[in-house]
Amino acid sequence: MTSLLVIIVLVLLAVALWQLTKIFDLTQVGSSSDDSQVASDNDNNVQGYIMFGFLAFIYIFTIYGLLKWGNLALHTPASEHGSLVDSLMNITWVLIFTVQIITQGLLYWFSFKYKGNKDKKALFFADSNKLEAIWSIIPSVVLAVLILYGLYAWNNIMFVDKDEDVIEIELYAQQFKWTARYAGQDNVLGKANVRLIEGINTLGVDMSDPNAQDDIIVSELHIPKGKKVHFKMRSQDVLHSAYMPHFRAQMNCVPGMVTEFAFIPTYTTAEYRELPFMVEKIANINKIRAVKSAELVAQGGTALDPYTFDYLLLCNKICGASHYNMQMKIVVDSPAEYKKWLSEKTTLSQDIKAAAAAEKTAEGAESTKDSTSAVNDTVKAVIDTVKAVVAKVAMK
Ligand SMILES: [Cu+2]
Repeated sequence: MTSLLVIIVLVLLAVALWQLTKIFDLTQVGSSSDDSQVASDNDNNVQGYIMFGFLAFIYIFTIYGLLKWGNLALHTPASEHGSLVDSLMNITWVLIFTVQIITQGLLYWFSFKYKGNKDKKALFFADSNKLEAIWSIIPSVVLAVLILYGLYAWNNIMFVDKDEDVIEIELYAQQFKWTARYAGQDNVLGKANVRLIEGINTLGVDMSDPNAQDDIIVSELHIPKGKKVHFKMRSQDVLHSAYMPHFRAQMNCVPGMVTEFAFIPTYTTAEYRELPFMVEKIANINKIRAVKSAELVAQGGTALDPYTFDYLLLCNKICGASHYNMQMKIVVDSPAEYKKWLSEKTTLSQDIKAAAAAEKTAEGAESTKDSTSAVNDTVKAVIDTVKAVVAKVAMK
């Protein structure tokens, strides 16, 4: 509401300024020697130089931006296909930058060179087939090469051999959290449907499906280094997007359908933390945190925890109010650590049985409590009656 009011005030201010300049112009009529509405050579010259100034601003800001914020871009990829995505991205960047620098320069140079001049007459130029051919064919060829390379990369990344030994994991998206389901011993995910969501079975896994019996549900994703992980994504409510930037992986999670993505992690979390660029990044973040912590402590607050790097699964579709916080930690383990971690997890069917047993015990305790209190009440009544009788006898 406040922002709407601010916008209205700004619009009204702009209208008032515009009206004021109009009134000012009207007061100047007749007082100036040159009040013609047609641009003079001097006007054209000034405009030409201002355009050059703007061109310089574009170039300088581009270079400044690259130097200042270039290091914030994603660094070393942590998956096998990551370098393919990066090279596709880099080629596209180089092309875009080269074309942008040349065409912008030409655009402003032409505008300056052929600016309005009373002594010059515009040349009538209908068309040139040669020029048309040049500026149609060159971009078409460049774009075709880019698209073909992109398709080659996409097919390479998305191809999962049916016979390949992969780890099957389901990523389940809902507002506003991620849950992962491991396929268990049989490496086949049990069927699931949102209609089957009940109690602790929050993913709607079909417990009558034999493949679902050994499925494991976790809220922290562990994957082993060097092994292909095949993710199957589902969404409970709206469109989400599973985004794992360090692995150069992203796939939409669409309600009512299963989407997929597979990759091979190449660095364990511990190894990635030790990469020189990451060591420097962590040190930088902690330097900023230390300053902030000192400020907080001075104000009577608590200091911030030091930062350590973790891979993340983020949501990359604006899916609601807490979208920004929809994330899950990913840990890349060595194969042995991964095996150990997974072996310590209980299956969903075990969890459901344990929950049912716990509920039964709680019910039992509740009924025992009820009968105990009934007994207590009776005993109390008997004691009261005895006391009354004793009192009466004593009075006699
Ligand atoms: Cu989301």
